[in-house]
Formats: sequence, structure tokens, C-alpha cells
Amino acid sequence: MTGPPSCASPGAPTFSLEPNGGGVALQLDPSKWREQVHQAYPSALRVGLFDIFGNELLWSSTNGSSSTDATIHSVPASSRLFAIVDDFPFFWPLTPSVHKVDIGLDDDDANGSDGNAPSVASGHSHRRIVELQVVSHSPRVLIADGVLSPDECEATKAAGAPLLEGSVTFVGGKSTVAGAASPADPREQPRTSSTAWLNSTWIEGNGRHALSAQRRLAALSRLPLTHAENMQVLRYLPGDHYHYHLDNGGSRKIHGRVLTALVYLNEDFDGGETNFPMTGIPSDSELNVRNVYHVREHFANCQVERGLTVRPRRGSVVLFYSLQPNAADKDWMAWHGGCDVRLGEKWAANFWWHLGLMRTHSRQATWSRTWR
Ligand SMILES: O=C(O)CCC(=O)C(=O)O
Repeated sequence: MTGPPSCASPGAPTFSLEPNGGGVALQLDPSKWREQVHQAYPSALRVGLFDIFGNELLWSSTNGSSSTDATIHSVPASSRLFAIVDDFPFFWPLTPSVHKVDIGLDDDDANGSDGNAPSVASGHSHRRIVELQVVSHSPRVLIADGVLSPDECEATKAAGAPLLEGSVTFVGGKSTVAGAASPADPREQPRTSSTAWLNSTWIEGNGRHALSAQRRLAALSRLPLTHAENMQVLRYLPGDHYHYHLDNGGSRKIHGRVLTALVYLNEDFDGGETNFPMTGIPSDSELNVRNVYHVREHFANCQVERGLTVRPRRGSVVLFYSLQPNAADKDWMAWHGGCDVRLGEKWAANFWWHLGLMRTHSRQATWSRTWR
């Protein structure tokens, strides 16, 4: 996704274009930006340009057309833009500044509930704007607080509670269920929590809040709901954990997962941190990062002293990518785990985006391919 820097005409206003996956930035001249972009990405059929807040500006194709040529002329000189090529999923650029992300109408306000959500007035409606911050470059991890309202967290929790079963994990293509797994010592078992899958039937019947929560997560991720699995609700009791794993590892069924949105539904417990042990580890480290047993042994299953540790806060979301921005290669730095809960119950939910379609377009709450 990289290309040679192009020269702009002397004195012309320019803006810089950075490949979304990192690499060499281009100085673009607004009068010949299209040629410059396509010269930089010679094999791409379409290139999308985004601003640093994840707003899509336009797509330009090799046949010379672009969605809105006028947009590029309204981009202020010196702006930083980001390029996405072809159908690659959107990846949040790794900028030092926070991304202010509009995650939709604050319909809880409209319904007279909590009022604590970080909404701002915009015209006549209240919109929820959150600050999404890059907290690790490798792996790519971003965090935003206040994405789900307390009502949305409670509704998602309540939805999951009656559907809980032992959590499943994959090792070497085989699934194991919490409780039934060996070894006998639960501290050595890879995953001991309980899981509930919120399927489309439940959402249509009961799930106004759960659906609004999913729409917010899609808005935060800038990925379509049609590419997401059903939401998975998690409960950890004292002593429960999920040792280091990759969200797209262990089974072909989940190889297409590109992004995880992990949302915390409560915070009134001790322990239960999420740890990314590879943050800050040099890429030439001796560790065999492709072997789950080596990683678990090296980092003692789940630890909070090293790497990046996230302490759960109700309504906060951790976004992290399991693939590289080329949407093909696994990110071996994305190992993570949920450490032991010491006291109380931890509730969280996973929402996974795939490269391919997971739901039909016809209705957002109905999809042809459920995960289970
Ligand atoms: O509970 C956590 O903090 C991590 C959960 C997780 O990694 C997963 O469910 O895949």
C-alpha cells in the first residue's frame, strides 16, 4: 500500500495523503491529485480518501471517475488524509490526536432515560460524540469511553443472562467448552467464562437497546453491520478468565475476523482486566509469536504488569484489529486475554467484524447467516 512520494507544483496548496496501513506519505496537488493517487497505488481499482476523523470523502476509480470531485477542492490545505484501497475494510489511522466520532442519535435522551451519556447538541437532535484514542500501535488498539449508555449496558446484560452457556474456545481446530475442559485445575483451563449469543429473533422481539448498542459499535468502527457476527455476551465469575488467544486463531471458521469491539457492560468487580502483552515488545523478539502455548507460557497466561492493560469501565469499548491493514495477514501482535476476576461478576460483550458478508442487507436486524 505504499508508493513513491509525488511532487506538487511549487507554491500550490497541498495536503498529505497517508496510506492507511502506514508507509510513505504523499504531498498531493489538488489540481492533479487523481493521477498522483493512482500512480501511488498502481494495482488498485478504487482508492478511498478519508479524513483523520474517519469521514469518507470520496472514492476514485482507475477509469477516472470519482464520487464527488468537488469534495477534494473543499479539503483545507495541509490537511492529513488517509487512503484505503479497493474493498479493504476501514482501519482507524494511528494518529496521536483523538478521533471525535459521531456514533449516532442519542435515542436514550429522546426516550428520557439516563442523561449521562456524553452527547452534544447538533441542530435539533442530540448526537453522541465520543473520543476514540489510539492506545497501542502494534497491535492496533483504540479505546473510547461512554459508547454505550448505562441502559444499553443493562439491556445487553439482561438479554444475555438467560442464554448463558459454557464459553467455547478453539485450540488446533478443535473446540473446547468451559467446565468440560482439561486440565482439571480451572486455573490452567484456557477459558472458564460463560457466553450467550444474541440472535436475530431475540433482538427483533426484545432488543431495542441491544440493537441501538450494535448500531453505535458499527458507527464507532466505521464498518457495516452486515459484516458483523451476532453479539456475544460474556459473564465471568470470580476466578474466571480467558488466557491469551487471537480472535481469529484456532479455527478456520473465525479466520475472517478483522476487528473486535469489546464492550464492558459493568465495572463493579475486582480484576478482570484485558491485557495485550505484545504492546511495546520489539518485533525482533525471540518469542515464537505463532504458537499459543509459547505465548501463554512466556506471559504467564494473563498478567497485568506488562504490555497494555485495560481496566473495564461500563460503556467503554476497546477496538482492536486481528488482521493487518492489507486485510490478508494475521496480526501476531494481537494476542490478548481477560485476566482472573477476583471479586464480583464481570460482564462484557464481543462484536466481531469479518471481511465478508455475515448478514443480509434487507433489514439490519435480520440476517441469513447466523453464527450458531
Ligand atoms: O474479557 C476480556 O477482557 C477479553 C475477552 C476476549 O478476549 C474474548 O472474549 O475474546
